[in-house]
Amino acid sequence: MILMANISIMSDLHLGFKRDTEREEDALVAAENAFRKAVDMDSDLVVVAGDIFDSRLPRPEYWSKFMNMISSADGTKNIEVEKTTGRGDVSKEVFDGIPVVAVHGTHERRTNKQKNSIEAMEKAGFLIHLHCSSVELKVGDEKVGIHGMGGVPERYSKEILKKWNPEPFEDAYNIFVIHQDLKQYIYNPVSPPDLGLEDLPGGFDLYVSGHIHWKDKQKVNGKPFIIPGSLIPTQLKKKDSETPKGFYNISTQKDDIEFVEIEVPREFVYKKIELTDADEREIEKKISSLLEDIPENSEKKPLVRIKTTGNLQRGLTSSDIDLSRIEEKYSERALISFSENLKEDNTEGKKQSFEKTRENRLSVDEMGMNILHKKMDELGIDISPDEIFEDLAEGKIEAAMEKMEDKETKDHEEERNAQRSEEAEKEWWVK
Ligand SMILES: [Mn+2]
Repeated sequence: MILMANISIMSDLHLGFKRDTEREEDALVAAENAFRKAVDMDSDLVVVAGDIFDSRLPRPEYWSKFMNMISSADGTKNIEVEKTTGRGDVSKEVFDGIPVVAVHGTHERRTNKQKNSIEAMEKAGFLIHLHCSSVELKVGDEKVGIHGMGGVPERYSKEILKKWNPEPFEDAYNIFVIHQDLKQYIYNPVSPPDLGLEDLPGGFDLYVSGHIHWKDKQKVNGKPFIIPGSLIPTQLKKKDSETPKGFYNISTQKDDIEFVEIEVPREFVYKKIELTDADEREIEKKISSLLEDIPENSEKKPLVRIKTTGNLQRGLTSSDIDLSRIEEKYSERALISFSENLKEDNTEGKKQSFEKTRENRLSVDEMGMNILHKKMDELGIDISPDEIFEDLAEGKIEAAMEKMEDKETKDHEEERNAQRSEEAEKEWWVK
């Protein structure tokens, strides 16, 4: 009989997400459901592709619950370490309960020589933390290699991966695990991803990435590539309501990759409402009627995300509509949140402001000033337009630019400091 390893692969548990709110237990409940299911399926091993915790300094409540979750599970006794590369020995206690191999995610990542929570758990003997390192485990008669790189700043991901240059173990089933943006999935213009699927090294039997919160499965280098996705919805996008939450379960000897759905801690519903010349009463009426279609559950109120399209009644602006009052009013029924600001009737608004300008017979200077105010507002430049306008009106373009740059310098100082510590981090990673 061929013994094969049964491995559950999950990601992005985000324990501590929405702490101090009604949703704070959701991440824990989802993680417990997932681990229980993985144990029930006789998993020899659980691999976590990052973001076990939602923050860099998770509260002890979440540490203790997670450590209890994995160490009290009824795990396999049929597993031992064969060898490691790029790291030290593995403590024996890791194999009490269900063995867990994890990389740290972006939410756990810390700077310089600080220890992150996943490394700390490894020190305490609760799991195996991989970062630019590999472990080969013997599961029964089967050898399983796991090669992991924790979340690193996006702009260094390709370089760090290249330096690490992992090699699959011979005669083993090799799993490659990262926690990064991949340009095929996420494009963030502020910090564009460095890495694409084409950059992943060849020779592995299975590729895994955390970080991306919706599940997916495709091929890389002719082998399966999986994204388990988060166990709870975090950004409340439409996609979150359409893709099931859970983890992948694989058997090494078969080409068998199954997505295992977990029981969700609460329902998540994404709804659109179409507004035509609406006022607050109209919006409330629509919300009350859409709630009628959602099953009631007083213990675990559903999460309802509402996207509004269309426009408001003439003369009304989004600040005239008190959405938080509506959220509050129905708070016993559902946890409502709105996905975007209400749209004003733009043509009407513009016409009105044009008329006002004509009526008031504003001077050219005043009109210019108004435009500048608006532009600076749109750009989020928090500086008095009056000073800038004076310079511009007198043709002192350089002086105006200097003032704006000065302001920008202060705004971005903090961001730059953060970047500097990322550079220091990089030196440490790219040993
Ligand atoms: Mn995440």
